[in-house]
Amino acid sequence: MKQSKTFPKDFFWGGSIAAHQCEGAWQEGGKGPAIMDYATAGSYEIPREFTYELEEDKKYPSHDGIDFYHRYKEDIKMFAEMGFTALRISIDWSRIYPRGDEEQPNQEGLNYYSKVIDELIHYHIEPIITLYHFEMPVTLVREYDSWLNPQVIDFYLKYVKTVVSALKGKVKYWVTFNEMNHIDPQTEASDIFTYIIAGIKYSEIKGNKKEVLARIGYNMTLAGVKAAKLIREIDTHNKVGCVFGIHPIYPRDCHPANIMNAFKEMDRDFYQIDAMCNGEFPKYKIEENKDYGIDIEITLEDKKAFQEGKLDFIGMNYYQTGVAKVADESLEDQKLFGGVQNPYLQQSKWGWAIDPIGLRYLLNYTYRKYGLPIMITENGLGAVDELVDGKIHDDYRIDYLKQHLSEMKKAIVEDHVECIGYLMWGPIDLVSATTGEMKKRYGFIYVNKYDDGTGDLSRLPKDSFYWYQHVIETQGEEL
Ligand code: BGP
Repeated sequence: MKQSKTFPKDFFWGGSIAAHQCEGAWQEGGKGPAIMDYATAGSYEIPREFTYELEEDKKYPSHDGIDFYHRYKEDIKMFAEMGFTALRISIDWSRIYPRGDEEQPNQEGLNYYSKVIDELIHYHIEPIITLYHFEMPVTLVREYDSWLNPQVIDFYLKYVKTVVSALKGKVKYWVTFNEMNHIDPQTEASDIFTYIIAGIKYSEIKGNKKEVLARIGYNMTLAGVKAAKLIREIDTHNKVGCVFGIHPIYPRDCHPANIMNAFKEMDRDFYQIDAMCNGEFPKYKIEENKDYGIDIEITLEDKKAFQEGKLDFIGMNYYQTGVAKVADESLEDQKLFGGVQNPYLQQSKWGWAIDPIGLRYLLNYTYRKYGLPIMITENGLGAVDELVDGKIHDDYRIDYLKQHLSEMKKAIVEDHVECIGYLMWGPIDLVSATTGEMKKRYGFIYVNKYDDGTGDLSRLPKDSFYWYQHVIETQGEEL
């Protein structure tokens, strides 16, 4: 069979954004408070805080975001101008069920997303909808114990049913969760990841921390497979994916013990993908949990759910690779994502290793493991942009994206990986998830908003805007 030498015709070209990082309007349209509405602005040096009450002297960037809530038409028009064929947005659960436990949904929230999606369809942009991108109603954490409580799975499924039914016929591609894999029982977690995923601070977990993480991980995985079945039942045309944030781990050197360390560190990120693709919760994880005195009961009903809820595609968020820790290394010098810096790679200003070949490696690794279509659901460079004479000359961003796209192309054309789309993260500048800053910019579109609260929110295409437009126009022939 003749192989296509370039990207498939129906390849999705576009970007990804998330509600809590762009919408703002946190008290409009009947929205309830969500976990990220209590996350303060931080920076590379100063971690975000997660406060119980809102504190007057602190900034909470999700409250205003970049005002996508009111400006979505203008923003989508600009995405269309670049030629986007897909946009991944998330639905904020707290706009649909403000507390999470109501009988009836908030119709205003449903209407809002329906309008946004109509706008995308108007420009022939395929909506790819994430149902959970760190946007849990805070009540479900404070009154129900978050994902530790199986009742929350039922609330989630009810929310999923409401949204998928309301948008039936308009949306085909659904993502059940974003990056739940950052909670792993075997890893010393940081507050940021347990908080953004489950609204719980790691440092405040009482008792057996491993057990708490294992139970959250299990319940979210179970919710994911149950949701997959439900979404396909509502419309058999629906395609269900789950998005994982994976950074491949390289060994420190060729010492066999370091090879093993690297394997173990990387493998931890895959148990949920195994569970969602292989039709059963992995036995190795059940046994590993037992080694730590954690006995999670997998009922017959759960087993059935794993069999029936397999994914149709895998979403991959890729930013960087890491180097495995050696066993005796102290945790103190570990960066946000662990490991040491790779001497062969440059780092972004936020210390993330820039590794285009890592993307090709990850695509190959994942495709050979599961044989499912893969969508790159996030990839991009967080950088400081400077306005010079009213323009942003972001060659560094173009260079980053060009190199990553070129490696992705090799994975598709030379390695025959079925990669169905490339969604660049943050096609418009938005609030950083890990630091809460505006300064860490990803966009093709500059947003006039600054961390001190100033800025008129106006939008401006950067040089990369025109570069990506050309990439899409030439179907990736000219990068
Ligand atoms: C991913 C998240 C996104 C996004 C991205 C970049 O993990 O899914 O929400 O924010 O990382 O991270 P940051 O915004 O911290 O630079």
